[in-house]
Amino acid sequence: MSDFRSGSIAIFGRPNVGKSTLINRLLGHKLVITSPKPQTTRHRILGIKTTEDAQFLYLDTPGLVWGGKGALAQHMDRAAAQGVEEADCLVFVAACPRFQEDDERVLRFIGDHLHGRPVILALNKVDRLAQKDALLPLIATLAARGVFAEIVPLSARDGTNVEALEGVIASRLPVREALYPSDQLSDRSDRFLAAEFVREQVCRRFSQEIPYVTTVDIETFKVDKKVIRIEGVIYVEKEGQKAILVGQGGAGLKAVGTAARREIERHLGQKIYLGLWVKVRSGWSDDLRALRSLGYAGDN
Ligand SMILES: Nc1nc2c(ncn2[C@@H]2O[C@H](COP(=O)(O)OP(=O)(O)OP(=O)(O)O)[C@@H](O)[C@H]2O)c(=O)[nH]1
Ligand SMILES: [Mg+2]
Repeated sequence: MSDFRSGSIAIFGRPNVGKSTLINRLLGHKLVITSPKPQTTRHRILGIKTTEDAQFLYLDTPGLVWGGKGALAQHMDRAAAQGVEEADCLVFVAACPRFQEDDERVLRFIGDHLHGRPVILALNKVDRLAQKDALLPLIATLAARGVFAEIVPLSARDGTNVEALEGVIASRLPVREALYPSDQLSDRSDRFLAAEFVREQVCRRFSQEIPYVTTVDIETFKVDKKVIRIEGVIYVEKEGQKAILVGQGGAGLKAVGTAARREIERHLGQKIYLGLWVKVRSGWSDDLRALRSLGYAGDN
């Protein structure tokens, strides 16, 4: 009998602890977007890794805030909670050097969704510690609480101990056949990922409120004389935000477009044409109909 293992793994935690960076590191390639701004991830996104012995179905989830205002914030909390609800294995990510009140809140809020499944704690960003032993008292305190099945200190950024985490996860996946074809990498379309790569550049390049009031809709995605032609709209909420994004002489939008094009070409492995426009759609983030039409479906 085969002892192949396969199952879903929800990666969850508060915003900005490095969940998406960790998923990319576990997958061995970049699939999901990352940035220094909290609340970068807005959807539940499946990243699939198939090895000889196992199929890992990693679920990236939005950072849990709970109680955030507006339809978008509620969508994000729901997407994360549902990821936790449906997964075979749970990885709770926190960032060194402290386990904060916001981490405790995530644990409290998610408590109702655990249904007795063990939680693996990934203590990320150990590269920030000059002295690795400085972590031992924290690990001892957290272990003593009896909440976590395993505690794995690691660095998603430089890869330290990420393989160890994968080993711990593999040992906890159910023995069963692969659920997806071995060459499938995600449940998301290239069109969806293209919109994400554009939004990633907005998150990385603009400060303050701009990333939070921005969404991207890809209107055209077609093969046109061997080049993939992608056209999209970056929506913001107000005219002033549009002016900031477009920048002096269009420099802001151009920088976003150039960097996003490179990322999409890397992902697709071929040249593309990318056309981007900025439009104002007042109040889109708190309007359920607008959210749906912009790709924020009810459950993800
Ligand atoms: N020093 C260090 N920084 C890291 C590490 N992992 C992630 N980061 C940084 O932390 C920031 C947030 O990373 P993300 O992966 O986007 O975090 P996230 O938890 O997915 O954030 P949300 O999607 O907003 O909830 C980025 O600036 C990353 O480069 C790490 O191991 N070490
Ligand atoms: Mg993320």
